[in-house]
Amino acid sequence: MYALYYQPFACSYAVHAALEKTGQPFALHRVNLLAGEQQTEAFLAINPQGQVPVLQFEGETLTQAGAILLRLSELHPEAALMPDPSSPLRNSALKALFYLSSTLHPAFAVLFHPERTSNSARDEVKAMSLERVKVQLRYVDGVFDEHTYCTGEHPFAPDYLLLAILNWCRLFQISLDAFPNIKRFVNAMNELAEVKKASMTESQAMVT
Ligand SMILES: N[C@@H](CCC(=O)N[C@@H](CS)C(=O)NCC(=O)O)C(=O)O
Repeated sequence: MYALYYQPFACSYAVHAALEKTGQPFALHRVNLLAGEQQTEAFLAINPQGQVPVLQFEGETLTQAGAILLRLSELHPEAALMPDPSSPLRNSALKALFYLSSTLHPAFAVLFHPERTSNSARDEVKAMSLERVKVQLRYVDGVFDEHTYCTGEHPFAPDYLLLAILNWCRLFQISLDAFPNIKRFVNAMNELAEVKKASMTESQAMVT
């Protein structure tokens, strides 16, 4: 059985939704990032990076949201988490997954932790990264000129990761009104059964 270490509505939410899509059994282990649990000796033994998501299965421990999503897509091809390797959509799905992991997610990470860039100029760092995030959101909004999801009309793993990241806009008062295509994407994603299920579970975890 899979075990997912997660924090409600962190990037681990993408893996949670993907696990729901596979229909496989999994156990959730909450790591309270706000309480600093990611830095406990017990968790660092699981992931020395002190971050979620972590997925454990069959004695393996896998970290990095993109890697986990790709691995799940390989292990459960029937869940169609990625376009088939022979599909012309495969390139854009890979590009989207790596873009999100290497560009959009890190841009938000600076908003969450400006002190990791400069302890003495937090406000300046935050203001600069907010602008950087908005530039990237304009790019993403443009991608959705052509289609509903990252690669077309079918949701794949990058879409779960993008949704997880976009949920953070609210935390930083970034209105999606300026990004109508993104708004349409979020609404479409929130209708998916696996997203509804993961959201409900994580919302309940927040109030307990
Ligand atoms: N490159 C990693 C980044 C993971 C990451 O930044 N996780 C955040 C939650 S979204 C986290 O655990 N932050 C806690 C911390 O950095 O202290 C990935 O893609 O999985």
